[in-house]
Amino acid sequence: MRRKLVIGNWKMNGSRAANTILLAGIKAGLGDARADTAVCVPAPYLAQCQAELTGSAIAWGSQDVSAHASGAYTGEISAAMLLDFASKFAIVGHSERRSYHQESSALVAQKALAGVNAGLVPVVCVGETLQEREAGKTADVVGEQLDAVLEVLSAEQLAKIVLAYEPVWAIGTGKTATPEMAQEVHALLRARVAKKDAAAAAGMQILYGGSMKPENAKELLAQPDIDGGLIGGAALKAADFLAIIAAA
Ligand code: 3PY
Repeated sequence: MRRKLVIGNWKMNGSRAANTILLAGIKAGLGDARADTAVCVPAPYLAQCQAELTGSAIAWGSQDVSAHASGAYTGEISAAMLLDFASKFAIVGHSERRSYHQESSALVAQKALAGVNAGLVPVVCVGETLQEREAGKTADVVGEQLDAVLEVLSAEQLAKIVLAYEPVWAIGTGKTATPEMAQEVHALLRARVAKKDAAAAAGMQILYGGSMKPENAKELLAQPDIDGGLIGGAALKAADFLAIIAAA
């Protein structure tokens, strides 16, 4: 039985003062939620998460990690640095990084490898554009993105990652995949992992991301292969984020 996992992706939002209010609101309302919970914040706020969330049931992490361990990589943040602030998760391959920073599937796989080797849990994002979906290419596109990761991670390493299906056309648009559409892709991702390792596939948490909100969370999270959510805008309001966690 896989545990449900709800991760807030804050993207490039927040401030010290606003974060304190948001984190306190989430902590106060969490109660004995059944789902595991985390926030992936801009890197400068990891220390704040460590200070304000240690001892709570909320884990934290980053929105990216370098594929390199250290050295002359201006602007990059290594897995070891993230671990210095007790980060648990690192999102890799979010579509905003694939499109605005030209990250290839091969680079995303190297980032996942660096993260898992260091002891982080990479949250590997895959997803198709609207054009690709309309051309009937969804399975090929997410398959190629996933295969890059399957090529470089061993079965043992695969068991330590989280996968997130985020249709690009549903990100920041208010459009959401129907539960059936999302379930279909989640099932095919799990089947593809199973070809490499059945046990890793059976245990892998596959999150849905892309405009998940309180109004659609319950139906999405009721699907057999949807193990949680990677939440964008709704993660910035404590009440909305808590409502999604409660639906999980
Ligand atoms: C969204 O819901 O918009 C996301 O991109 C979550 O990562």
